[in-house]
Order: sequence, then structure tokens, then C-alpha cells
Amino acid sequence: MIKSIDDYNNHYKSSVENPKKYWKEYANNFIWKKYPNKVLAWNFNEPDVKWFEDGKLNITENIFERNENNKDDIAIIWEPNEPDEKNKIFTYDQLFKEVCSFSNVLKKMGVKKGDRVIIYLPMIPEAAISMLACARIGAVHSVVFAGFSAKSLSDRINDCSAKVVITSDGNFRGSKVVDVKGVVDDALKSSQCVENVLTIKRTGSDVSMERGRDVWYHNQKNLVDDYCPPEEMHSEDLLFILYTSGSTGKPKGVVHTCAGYMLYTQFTFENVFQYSKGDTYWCTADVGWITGHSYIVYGPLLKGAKTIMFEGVPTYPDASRFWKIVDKYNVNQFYTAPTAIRALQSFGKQYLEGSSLKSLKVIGSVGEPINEEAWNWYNDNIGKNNCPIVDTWWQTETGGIMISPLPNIIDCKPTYATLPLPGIQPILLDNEGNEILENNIEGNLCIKYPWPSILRTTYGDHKRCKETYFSTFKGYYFTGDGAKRDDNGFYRILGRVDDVINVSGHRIGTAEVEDAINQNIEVIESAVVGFPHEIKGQGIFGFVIIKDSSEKIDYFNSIRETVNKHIGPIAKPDQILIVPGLPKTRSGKIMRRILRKIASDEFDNFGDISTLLNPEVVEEIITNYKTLNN
Ligand code: 7RM
Repeated sequence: MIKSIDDYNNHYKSSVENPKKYWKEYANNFIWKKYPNKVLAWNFNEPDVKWFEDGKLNITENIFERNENNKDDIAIIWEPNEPDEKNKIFTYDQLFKEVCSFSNVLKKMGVKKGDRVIIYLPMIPEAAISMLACARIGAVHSVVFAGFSAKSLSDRINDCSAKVVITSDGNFRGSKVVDVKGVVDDALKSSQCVENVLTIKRTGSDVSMERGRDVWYHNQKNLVDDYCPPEEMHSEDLLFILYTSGSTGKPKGVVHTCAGYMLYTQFTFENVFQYSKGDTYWCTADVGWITGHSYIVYGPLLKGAKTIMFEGVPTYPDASRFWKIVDKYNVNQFYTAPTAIRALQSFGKQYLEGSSLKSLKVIGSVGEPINEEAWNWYNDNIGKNNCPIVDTWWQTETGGIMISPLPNIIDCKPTYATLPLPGIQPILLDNEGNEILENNIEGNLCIKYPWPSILRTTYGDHKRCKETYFSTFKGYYFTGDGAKRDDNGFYRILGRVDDVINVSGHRIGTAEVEDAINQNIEVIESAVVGFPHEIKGQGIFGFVIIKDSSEKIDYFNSIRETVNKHIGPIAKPDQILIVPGLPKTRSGKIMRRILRKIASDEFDNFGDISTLLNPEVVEEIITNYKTLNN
């Protein structure tokens, strides 16, 4: 583990001067079924990246068998939605048995190495257990956030031709009981590939079970053994697929493979959180996102850490819940998103009274740029000016944290993710692809050299992976983010430079939302942009052209409901403006930059609009906008 600034400098230097040697040394910490001799083969044009190609391993063997001396240590503490419901605690030994039983149930259902399994679950222990069970038997998991609609779920099921869906009867979320199984049933009306639905009982809600297809997990569990041998995996075999939004089309299935992901999540977990044995760590993300994969499940468990999984929401029963959980378990490392910090800040300081938070040593932020005000509030009120804030920049595609302070080693600076971790070689490029060598200038953030957990492909469509990440700037991985560097070499991430909106830390593609809006029968055409939002970071603004109608229609709610149905509640537009037309170039492209300005209350400095086909529409949109906001 990196313990000082000298360590960091030495590590960074060797990781850049001799990356193969650097990562090969780190690979020695793991159990290999076959030790790898080839470390790295790569080419960013195809792209084609292979780490430890001739090695064989199983990631769960590196969680359970490797940590066997610590089998009575706590692995997962599960905190339920209701504060007075009993929590569940799993030692490594207990978790291992749970994972093995689950693996055997999947095997009995005919799931084999390489098969895809969709996990559509709330934050219950089985979410982690089922992921690990897939990994144990070599099946490829694809977790779908349980807030996504039936349509989004079936798109993902079909895209990866999943054989099995794992779900639950329902979800306790704040004061609500949410239907989960019903969404799966709906989704499966348009999916032919799924043979079985393995259902976990959580809420006890009445659900319909289709004979021959749907199976209760608790019935199956009693019929199987609680040991399952690890499947031998090649380093580059698929570990999981996770769908994420981009600037065009439907979400892409980002592919991560076994060995590189394993190395890099453990490496970043231990260094960024400076986790020591006995510590209690809590990441508040949902396992449906990459943060949950890498920093609730894989990173912490590989390290043998004690990780908390929380079923509920930050504001239930009230806005003190997070801080009460921190005190209840004496959390040492706490990792959350700026949107949660801003939301809790807005409830007022009275919700902090009665929580000492004195166990905290490191607090973290992820998912979107953290504004200075939120940073200061977090630092003063949660860290009590005594905990480094690790502002961690990374992506679904990067698998693990890329740029972050190391607590008590690298200084924290509000709004800066600071320095790259060992193995990460960032570069800023201007729009023509020239390297920006001066400091304090905004550029496109790219990475020069592969790191172990870089995405390998987008499932079923390698060309799309190449076009999205490796074609804008030849020879580099393009992140889609803008950034600048200060005189200390610290990076500040400025947000997306493409058509991706970051709403409460969730990535949403404008094209996806437009497609959904256009499904509303009253809609002719739409354009969606992000705008600054106090709590969510960015909100969604839809400019919509509607059909002539004599009826009085509540377009706002009708369109939001359409989006809810097609994507899910997280993509519902915050604002909708009915407009007579959209500003388009002669080639038919919507000039979003104008709409972005208007949605942010700016009505001039639109830049060059000489290519606009219909400049007069801009004034009309502005007039409508001003009426809407009065
Ligand atoms: C981990 C995660 C990725 C996008 C990324 C950025 C933004 C994430 C930060 C951040 C500023 C941060 N994966 N982002 N972390 N921006 N500072 N510390 O969020 O695939 O869902 O999103 O999120 O724009 O490209 S993600």
C-alpha cells in the first residue's frame, strides 16, 4: 500500500516507466490457477487490450479462499430500509457458503460458463451474493438498476441474450414498497431468450409466478450443497457487462474481464480509502451502478474488508439516516455522491445533531463534479475538518478510480480530483487533437496508456466501442469529459463535453430521452439538454414540438410519464417547453448549444449561428421560455 508522498512518487514513476513490471508485481498478491507470463498486449486503434492473457484464475477464489485466514471477519453488514428491522451480518465464511449455494442453484438451472445472467434486484444481500455466484461459475452478470423500466430492462436482456433473470418480489425503498417482479414479467413479454426467473423473497408481496419459468430462490437453496468449486477462468474471459448511456443510441454494454478488473479494483480500494484491517467501510451507491460493483462488492471483498450495504434512501425515516448509520457501525471510510451531499445539506444542520461522526477517517465523493459549496459543507459538517475528502474521478468504462487524492498523502483541493493513480497517464487535448501543455486551460481528457480495468469492448458491437472511445483522438482513450490542470499538476474535471447529462450522478443520454419523449403520441419532435440544477447537479430540459390538438392536454405530466415508462423515473425531464420549431443547421442537426444556453437562462452569445436554417425560431423559443418561467 502507498503510505507516503515518496511512495506515491516512486509508484507513479515505476508504473509509467515500466508498467508491465509494475502490474506484474501487483499480480503476485493473487491466487492464480495458472500464473501469467504475458502481462500486456495492446493497441488503441482496434482497440485490443489484453492483460495477463495466459493466466487463469477465479475472482471469487481471490475473495474467499485467499482470505481464508480471516474467514471469521465480517464481510458484509446489511442495513435494512427500516431502522428497527434487524440487520444481517455475514462473515467471510458465511458469505462464502451463501455464494456457493447460489452458484449451485444457478448450475442446477443450467447456467454455464459464459452464459449471461441479468440481475434486477434491490439493495439486498442477494444482489452481491448473486453477482459473486455468477463469477464463481463463470457466468457473466449484468446488473440492471432496479429503478429502470420494463422497456429498459428488456432492451438489456435482449442485447446480451440473457438466459436467466434474478429478481425479487419487491423493494422496500423509503416509505414505499416498489413492485419489482411485475416489471420483470412485463419486460419478458418482449424477450424470448430467458429460460428462468429466479425470485428472491424480500417484501412478501403477492406476485405471479409463471409455471416452468419462475422459481423461488428459497425453495431451491435447500436442495443444494453449500460448497461449489471455482470455475477456472482465463484472464480475459468476461466477468460482467454493465450498460451505460452515451451520446448516441441505446445504452452500451461495457465489458469488463476477470484479471485486470480484479487487480485494479483491489489496488484502488486499498490506496484511495487507505483501508486497514478492522476498519468499517461504507459506500452508499446502488449495486446497479459501477460504483456499487467496484466499491461495494469487488474492491472491498477482495481486500477482505468489512463493507456496508444499505437498502434504503438518505432521507428515510428522515435526513439523519446516513449519519445515524455512520455512528451505529462506527464507519471509518464513507463514500457518497455530491447529489446526496447537496440534498442532505438542504435539509439543514438539525439532522446532524445527535450524530458524532467521530469514527470517520476518510470521506469520498463520486459521480459528478462536486461544487465548492457542497465540498465545504461536507468537509466542515461531516469530516469536521479532520477527514481528507477523496474526490474520485472515474467511469463505468474505466472500471476503477483513475484520478483521486490519496488521503493524508496528496493534498485535497475543493473541486479537484487532483492526481492520477499509479498506472494512469492522463493527457489533455484540444479539439484538433493537439496536446495542451500549458496549465489552467480546458481540454478534452484522454488517457494515453492502458490500465488493467479499461473496458475491453461494448457487448456485441466492437465497432461502437472503437467509434465512441478510440476514434475521436487517434491512439488515445477519450473519456468524454473536459478537464484542466493547475500548476501542481492537479486535475479538475469540468463535466461532459458530449451529449450525456449527469443527473444526480446518473448518466443519461440526450438521444435516449428524446427517443422516449417522441413515443408520446402528441409529440412530433424533441430536443433534450442539461441545465444547472441545485440538487441534482444537472436537470433534464426537453424542448418539444407537439401536434395540433383541440383538446387541453397536460403535456408536462403526459411526457414525463412517457419517459418514466420507457426509461425510468431518473430520466423524467424536470422542465418541458413546447416550442414551434427547433434550431437546425442546413444539414438537419439540432444546434443544442443554443438550447443549452436558453435552458440555463442565457439569451445571447450563441456563437456562430450562420449555418442555422431557421434563425427566427430562436427568438420564438426564448419568448416561450420566458413565459414558462414567469
Ligand atoms: C463512477 C461513475 C462517469 C461520469 C464521468 C464524469 C462524471 C464521475 C466524477 C465525475 C467529476 C468526479 N461512473 N464523474 N466522477 N465528474 N468529478 N469525481 O460515476 O460511468 O456512471 O459516470 O461521471 O462526467 O465521465 S459513470
